[in-house]
Amino acid sequence: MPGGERGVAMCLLLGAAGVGKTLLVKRLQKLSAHDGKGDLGDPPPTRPTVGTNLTDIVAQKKITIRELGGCMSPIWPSYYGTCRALLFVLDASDPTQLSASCAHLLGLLSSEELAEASVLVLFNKTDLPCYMTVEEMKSLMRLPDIIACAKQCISTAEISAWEGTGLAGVLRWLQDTHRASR
Ligand SMILES: Nc1nc2c(ncn2[C@@H]2O[C@H](COP(=O)(O)OP(=O)(O)O)[C@@H](O)[C@H]2O)c(=O)[nH]1
Ligand SMILES: [Mg+2]
Repeated sequence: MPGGERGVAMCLLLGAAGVGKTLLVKRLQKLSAHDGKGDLGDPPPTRPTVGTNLTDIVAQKKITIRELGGCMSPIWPSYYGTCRALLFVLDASDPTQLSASCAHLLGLLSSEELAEASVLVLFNKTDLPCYMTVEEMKSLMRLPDIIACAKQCISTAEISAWEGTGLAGVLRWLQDTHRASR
């Protein structure tokens, strides 16, 4: 069943193909194994995700992160019901994807089943040069207005899954969110 094991915290990981979801989850898993400290080493290779990719991390308690590949979008809503935490990833080096990602995010936020979820919007690939800053992208997609109007509690963070920047903060957010939801 889409809900997975009972008693295990479920987190959904969504965003357009290629934004870095699989690398992020691999890095989070490694980081959680080292209790948030230590060297992450070289970034591991990733392949395009077909279907869904389940990764368990232990951040005080077991949290299962479910990445959903883009080709599964028709059945994404069947996973919403069990989701208390949602990681939504954007590519901070590619502003051309912004409007599509924004529409996707708005769709998720308007879903009744996700009304109770906590949401973390991640701007990934901040190690790459870009002609626009993250602040400019946020304002272009009117993220402050989206956050003010949403039912959900939404936070944002700038990260690099490649270099490891900001990932300890993501791990902390996952811990805090799952502590608060039980
Ligand atoms: N420079 C850079 N590349 C990244 C970063 N995160 C992911 N990538 C690369 O982006 C590509 C797609 O990553 P992947 O995790 O498969 O994306 P997904 O489709 O969202 O799961 C891979 O070549 C990754 O190595 C990042 O923070 N910085
Ligand atoms: Mg993937």
